Amino acid sequence: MFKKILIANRGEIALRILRTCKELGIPTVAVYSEVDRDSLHVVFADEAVCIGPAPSNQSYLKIPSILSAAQITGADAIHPGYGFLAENAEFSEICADSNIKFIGPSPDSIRKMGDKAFAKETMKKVGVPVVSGSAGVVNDVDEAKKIAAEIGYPVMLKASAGGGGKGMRIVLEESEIEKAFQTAGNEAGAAFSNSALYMEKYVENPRHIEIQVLCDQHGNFYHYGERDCSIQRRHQKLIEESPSPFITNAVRTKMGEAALLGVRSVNYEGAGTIEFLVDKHQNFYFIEMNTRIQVEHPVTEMVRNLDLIKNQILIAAGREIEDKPLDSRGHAIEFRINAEDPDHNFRPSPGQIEYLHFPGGFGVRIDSHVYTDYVVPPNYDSLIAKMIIWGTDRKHAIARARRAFEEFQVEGIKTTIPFHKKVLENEKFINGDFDTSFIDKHININ
Ligand code: MV4
Repeated sequence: MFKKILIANRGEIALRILRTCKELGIPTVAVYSEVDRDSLHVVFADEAVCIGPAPSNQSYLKIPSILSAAQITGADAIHPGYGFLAENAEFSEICADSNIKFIGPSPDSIRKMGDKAFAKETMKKVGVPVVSGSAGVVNDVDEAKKIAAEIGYPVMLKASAGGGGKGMRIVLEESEIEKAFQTAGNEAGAAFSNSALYMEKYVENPRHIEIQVLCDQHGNFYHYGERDCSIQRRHQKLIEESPSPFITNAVRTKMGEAALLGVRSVNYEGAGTIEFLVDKHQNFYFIEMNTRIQVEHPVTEMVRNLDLIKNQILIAAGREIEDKPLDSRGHAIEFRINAEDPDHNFRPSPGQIEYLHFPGGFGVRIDSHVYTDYVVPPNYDSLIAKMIIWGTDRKHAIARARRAFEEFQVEGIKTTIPFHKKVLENEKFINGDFDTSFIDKHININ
């Protein structure tokens, strides 16, 4: 087992990883920027190293500083969490060259799945259903027109180096395609230094449903069911749950099998998520693979009764996965509490938390790094807490979530709590009748 793990992240996920390390008896090193000095991951870690000023590119994204911190403290493994360097193939390669185990997949896997057009072709080849579209990247406008005419409008242009919605364009008819091709390409070039685009048939009002997998170095490939992440706003997930209220058991089984087919074919190692779009007929299509632990991983942990971070660490250490998949038990829903004002377009609301009280009781899990008097810095992602509710079934989980939100108090900053309370009273949400257009259609926000 590792002698010491450095956690190359901040916020709730740094604390989440630290907690598992402690339970495994592995000493930890926290890294922090100057504004995160008073963060709980720094308080609870065995050692902590300041890696620079607040801006991410001078701290949490600065590879030499993080590697120096690992070398100075004698850490033999690095957990990257999510965001920051989690899907940076170069970082995982440099870790390997420095004899530090990157707790995640190989640089090769990260690279291949980071290329969305390539990933899609790879999945298609082994029989995973994909949305019809271009075979790999589209080279120019003429080719775009030709493929769009074949598959039929509306189509979507997507950045091959993108993911999560950046550099995406819907094209309704041929007259729009030239401009869309240029603007999407420029946007992708600016954001990812790679302007390559691929094309897909547009799937109307899809659900976003993803499968959690774990793969070790001994040929064990397991999936742990799905998470329905359809409640999103501008590609930011706000609520995730498992099981999905939408799909049948037959579709659930098929999606799990498809996910495993995909990861086996690339000899994947570590934790990963296979994202699917699901249309109104419950047809599912692979769109992307995330080669990291995700924000919403606790939803799976609650219904599958396992510790995904522990298994990531075991896999990286060359051990077998300990938590083999069991049937899903009950229902879990995660609510993301962001320091944002839902009455003003979810604009960031950093600053000091004057008063904080977390809910508790049976079936209420809070993953959070904040406390009364904590100052939410303006420099990072606005996630301040995740409330994960477990209930015997969906109805029970919703009732328990309402109860928990009555207890939840945050003063001094605006949060997404009022938004969640509204969703919990919405009939469509209560009935599980929602897709990715839910917030635009049914939640009035200014
Ligand atoms: C799509 C789509 C419709 N058709 N692809 C958005 C983020 C990226 N991961 C994929 N996305 C979409 N791809 C085709 N061919 C609609 C979306 C989409 C979406 C997907 C999941 C969750 C929320 C979404 C919101 C708008 C659009």
